[in-house]
Amino acid sequence: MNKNLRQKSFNNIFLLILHRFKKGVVKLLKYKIIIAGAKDVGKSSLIARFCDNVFKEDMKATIGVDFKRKNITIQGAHSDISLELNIWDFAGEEKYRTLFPAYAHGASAAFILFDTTRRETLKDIDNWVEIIDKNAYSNIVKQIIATKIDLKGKREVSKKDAEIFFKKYDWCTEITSTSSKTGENVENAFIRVVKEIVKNNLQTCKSCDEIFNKKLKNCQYCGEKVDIELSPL
Ligand SMILES: Nc1nc2c(ncn2[C@@H]2O[C@H](COP(=O)(O)OP(=O)(O)O)[C@@H](O)[C@H]2O)c(=O)[nH]1
Ligand SMILES: [Mg+2]
Repeated sequence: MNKNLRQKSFNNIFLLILHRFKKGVVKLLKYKIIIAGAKDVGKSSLIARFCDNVFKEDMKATIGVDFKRKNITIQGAHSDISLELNIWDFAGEEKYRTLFPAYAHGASAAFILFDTTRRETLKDIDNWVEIIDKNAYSNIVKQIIATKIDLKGKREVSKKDAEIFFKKYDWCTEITSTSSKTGENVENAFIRVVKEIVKNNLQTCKSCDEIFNKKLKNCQYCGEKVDIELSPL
């Protein structure tokens, strides 16, 4: 074996050992999630419930854009994955709408909210979706959220009405109904979306079990070539 070759195989063995030691270390990956919807549909309340487990009846109106960060760990097939969610809260008011295309840039997921107690909040949804599709990543995960389901007596949009309205979107396989007041379904909604983000963006190396970016053609840990079979996460 010539010197170069020996050095190379030594390096490979070293990397493999290093890699085994690293197993079990939780990786931190960052994703941008945006929240869209008309003023007062409950965007800031949804974020406050998810990030801080609080609810305020007198939530202050968002000015322009706001921002929250939340780390969550999900179980992959082989190791846990830690994700940093950067959740962007947008003021739904008309005067801020021109900011929305820039706000959607680089988003991995979008929650699109309507208020079940105000039918008119469905009106702008087509517009939100169009702007998101034009400005975010093409594989963006979109999730429709029906908010304020605790206000049963005031409900103006039934589950059936919503299903009919959203049938036009082939990506809308499920409408998640939430209450930020009681907390119902809030965490489930985020978990569902995060699982989709992971499925869209990450893959597991068949050789070393590490999880890494789906865009890469070789595993960034052991160098194994990817043959496009994804393990279920
Ligand atoms: N009962 C009830 N009220 C809610 C819920 N979510 C938000 N609200 C109220 O609706 C109002 C507007 O909420 P906010 O989160 O500021 O809406 P945003 O403009 O979309 O950010 C506030 O008074 C909230 O307390 C909910 O799930 N149930
Ligand atoms: Mg707000």
